[in-house]
Amino acid sequence: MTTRRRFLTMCGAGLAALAAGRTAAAAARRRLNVVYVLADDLGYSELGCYGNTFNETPNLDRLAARGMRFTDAYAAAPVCSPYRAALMTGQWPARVGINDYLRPNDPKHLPTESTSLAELFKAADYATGMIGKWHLTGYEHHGAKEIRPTAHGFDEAIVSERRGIGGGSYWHPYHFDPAIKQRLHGKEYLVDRTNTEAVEFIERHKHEPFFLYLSHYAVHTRLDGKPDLVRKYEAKKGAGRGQGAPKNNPHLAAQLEVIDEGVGMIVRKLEELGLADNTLLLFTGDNGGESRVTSNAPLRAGKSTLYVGGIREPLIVRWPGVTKAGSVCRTPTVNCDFYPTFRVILGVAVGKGKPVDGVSIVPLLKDPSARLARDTFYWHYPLAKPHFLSGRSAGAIRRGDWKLIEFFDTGKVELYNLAKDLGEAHDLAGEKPEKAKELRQALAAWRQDVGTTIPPDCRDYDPKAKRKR
Ligand SMILES: [Ca+2]
Repeated sequence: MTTRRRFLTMCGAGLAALAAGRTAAAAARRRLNVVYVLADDLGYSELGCYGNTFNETPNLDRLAARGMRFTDAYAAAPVCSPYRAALMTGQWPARVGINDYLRPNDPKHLPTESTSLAELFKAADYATGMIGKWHLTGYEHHGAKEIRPTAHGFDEAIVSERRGIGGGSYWHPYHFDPAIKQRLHGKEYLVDRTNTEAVEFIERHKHEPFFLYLSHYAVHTRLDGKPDLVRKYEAKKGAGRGQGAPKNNPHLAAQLEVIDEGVGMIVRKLEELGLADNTLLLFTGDNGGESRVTSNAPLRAGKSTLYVGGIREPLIVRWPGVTKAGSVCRTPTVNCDFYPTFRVILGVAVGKGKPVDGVSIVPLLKDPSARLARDTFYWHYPLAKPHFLSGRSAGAIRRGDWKLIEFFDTGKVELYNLAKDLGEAHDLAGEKPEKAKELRQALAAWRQDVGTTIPPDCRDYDPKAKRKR
């Protein structure tokens, strides 16, 4: 062999080895990472890309411009814990048996027997982490059995509560776990801390596929923004005043801006690590905004009610190479859908034996006008006393454009056509008794199907009675 030929052969072998190495590295990189960012009590109308002109959410607006925005994304419940139960199981909260938010001393918790969303990712060999609010257990501190996220497939549970979380605790030391040590300079702000933990989790797991569930405690009341940002929003035209402002709330805007900054931090970190193109980034909220401190207009009412303002959420998904930039999906979805969606994406078979109530929205992510074999959604929210935000004991069903709410306290129903009356201002139950009857019967049949009932003490109560927090 001539020197020249030997040289070329060696070059060829070297290039082949290099190519093989690159292919292996590329294959490892092709595993899709998933980052699920959840804001607490964030209503439908708070983001710029959902029409808000007071709050500033440039990073989320950019995410929507680069990904897909959903107009009819529902939460499976109007309050925290049942939403989270549906997210983790893919089942209606009524099937799980968690229909209301869990109290600090609650004997209930997310059952460990059921394969959780995080366990799907574990079955596919992912690193799994959750940061922030869990709210699917009572707490040892309050005398309850405490089942941590780590019992449900999360390798890490970071800044996750060990005590009851109502009332807001946005500055270190955090009352939901006073043992958490400060890590940031100056007066540590909780949303900054959870954002920092998120980018550090991504950095730590950059060499393996990962699932990160970043569950913010904000913008739950008591609202408490960083003072410089609150001042910025208070100076804006049309600003409300103080933590309790019913509209253009400067504290809510200030808190949301830091959540938005976190999304920017995550995107920048993914880009810096070369992971942006194989990471699905999703942003959403767990129930409607609190009507005392914000408006969910054009939707009616808010958190704790089964009017649309209580259960419709912003939802933005960017799945590089799949979701089309700037696309909008108008097909209704519900958060039980994420479990089967990720099971399809991961290609894992675990959890197949249990009933799953959501359906995969992969077809919608590929084509927002795709049709799903499902057109009915159900809610079950029995209460022994009204929620302190005014929500009443009720169930609801949406089928096509029709929505019916059945109030368990009075036995009355309300019927709305959401295509013509998104604000649920015109009750058609009297005009369309046949439609009302059909939907009421379908709701009752569904309750039977998922094995739930309306408890006798939730059928009839004094609506003036106030629930103790
Ligand atoms: Ca919530």
